[in-house]
Amino acid sequence: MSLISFGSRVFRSYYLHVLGRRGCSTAAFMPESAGFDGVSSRSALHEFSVSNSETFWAALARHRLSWMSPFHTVHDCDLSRGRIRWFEGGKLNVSVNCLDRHVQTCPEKVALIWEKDEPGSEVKVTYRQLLEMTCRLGNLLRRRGVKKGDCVTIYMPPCPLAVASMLACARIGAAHNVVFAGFSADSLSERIRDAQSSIVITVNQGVRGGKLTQLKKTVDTAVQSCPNVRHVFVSMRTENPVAMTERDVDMEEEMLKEDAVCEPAAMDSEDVLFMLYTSGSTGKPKGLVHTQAGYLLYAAVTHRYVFGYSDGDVFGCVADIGWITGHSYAVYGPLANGGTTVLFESTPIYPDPGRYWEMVQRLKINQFYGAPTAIRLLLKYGDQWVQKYDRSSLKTLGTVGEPINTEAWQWYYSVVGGERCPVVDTWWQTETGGICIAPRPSEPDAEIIPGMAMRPFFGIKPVLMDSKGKVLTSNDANGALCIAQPWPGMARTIHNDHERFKDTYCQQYPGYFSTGDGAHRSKDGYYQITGRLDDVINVSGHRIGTAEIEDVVNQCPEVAESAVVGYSHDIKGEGVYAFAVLKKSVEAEEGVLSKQLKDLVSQKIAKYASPDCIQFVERLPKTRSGKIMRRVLRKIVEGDTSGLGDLSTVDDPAVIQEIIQSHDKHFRKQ
Ligand code: 6R9
Repeated sequence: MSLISFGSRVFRSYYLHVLGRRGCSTAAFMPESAGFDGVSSRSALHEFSVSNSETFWAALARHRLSWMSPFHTVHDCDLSRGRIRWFEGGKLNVSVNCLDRHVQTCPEKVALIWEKDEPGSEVKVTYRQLLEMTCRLGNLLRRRGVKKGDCVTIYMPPCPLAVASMLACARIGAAHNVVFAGFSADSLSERIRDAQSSIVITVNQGVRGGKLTQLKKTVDTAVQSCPNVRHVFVSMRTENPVAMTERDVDMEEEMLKEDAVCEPAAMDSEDVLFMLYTSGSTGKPKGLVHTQAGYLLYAAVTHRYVFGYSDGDVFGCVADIGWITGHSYAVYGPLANGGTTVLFESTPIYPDPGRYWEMVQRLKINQFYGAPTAIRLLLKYGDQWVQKYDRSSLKTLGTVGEPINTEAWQWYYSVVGGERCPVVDTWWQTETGGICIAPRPSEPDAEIIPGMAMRPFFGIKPVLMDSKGKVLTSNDANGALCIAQPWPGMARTIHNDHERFKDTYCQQYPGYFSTGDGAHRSKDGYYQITGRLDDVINVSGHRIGTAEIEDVVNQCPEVAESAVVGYSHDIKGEGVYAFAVLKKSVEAEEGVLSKQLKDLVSQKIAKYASPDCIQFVERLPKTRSGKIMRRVLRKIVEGDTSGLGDLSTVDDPAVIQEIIQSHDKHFRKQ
């Protein structure tokens, strides 16, 4: 912890330094670096950012954010206690940083390009228009009783009003809780209750891949078990009317009655900006909490440097706003930088597998940021869908969400990028707030190795731990990936459960942030993520806890118990494989029950969580203390029965043989 008073030390003569040291290659790249002693290359800048993290982040925070009052303490953190605070004493408003300051300089610049499901029907929203929408909505929320510190749940597909809703919350000091619009009524309801929201914002219907989804109806079902919900704001995505009750508010109509100016709340750096639920290794999703200044700064800086975003570029992040990638790189990062960002409502194959590239051509996208699962899917359709379109606007290609295999990486690089654009495989998590490991920024011609996230971002110090919790210092090593020191973008807690936050992230390796992922550090010191170490499956880049799926499968009256594991899947990266033990008296047709269970999971959680395969077994392999050995089941599903690992704790080894045999039969049948 340290106090840095304004106008002192490092930053004092910042502009003079820039002017005085022309030729210093890093100053053109990052103007603040002119004030950092001895920094003349990008690798030296990374070194500096880690060893002098206070100086580094203080300079960036002052320069890149617009403050209502300055901070007095750069950081006050103790990772072992889960205490993380950045820029204390400072006051600011995130919506002012994302909107007002750009409206002052370039009101007619396009902030959002809404790429609607119907191709060719994009809608452009300027900074001036987005500020007006945000202000009207902020006033409406205030009128309906939302106060500083409240939490508003947003259940909407990507669209300008969803972004305005997020920013309107930020404007009046409320937190937002965006729930991916593919989640079921049960999942939504659980998240509304856990977040203690009294307002939900939604649309009448969603439109995706040419199909309508009944989002308002889902909200109606969800709020039946949420007594705290006072109002549901409904915006009209389609012209089809939906049933409205006393509780419901016609959002567009009511917004028109509001003033177009809305006083921004002065927020403390560490006030909550949003929470976002993600799956962990228990059945209960966790609401990760991000705060104002640190999150925004980290999203903005990573957006600019990892993708090489410059003024005037069109940034195309195709992630849904319901995930952290949508938060940081479709909304907050690009808007904090005054950029133009695309909100993608459709799917990679609607109306055909050329959709992304037709959009790149039409919108002249400069940076394209997508998921490996989509790349793998498109690769199978063939190169012609890419080559049909002009992709010369592209400068950088990015991927996120899961490891990208070499074949998909090569295709992305050669076919999509025409071997012209760097491909950045970006590793990060809901918990980290922004990208932590990626091939860029680095020297412009620095090598990029396919399928590797490679280099830590500024301020990030990754370490690998061995199974005993010792830091591995050599290269060419594998271990649990941890981060050795705090950075501004990291999550601060789990909503209503700081103990779980500490247990999960801070206490496994005391003093380090534990990511739950495994990684390899190559001979050259580059990082490659190998996958989750806990009971979390990554389906098409979306996290789902095995326990969450098991909870649902176990709700079926015929099921006695179940075990869910992930397995390699061609397109999705990982698929969901469920083992179910039926109650003794049950005489059900397996095919029928299997379908029932799959539907139940879609209905209770979301479609993406639904098992690809269900195998009915007599018993599950357990340890003598009664723990299900999912590790063994995973090996069986992967067909790796010779490498089942340590079986010394298994209660009855015969169970494993039974399952191997029935698995073989099961597969022969399919
Ligand atoms: C941003 C995001 C986080 C988990 C993470 C890891 C996996 C993300 C990855 C990657 C390999 C990459 N992951 N990016 N694995 N290479 N480039 O996806 O957040 O939804 O919280 O998921 O996704 O396992 O721990 P989130």
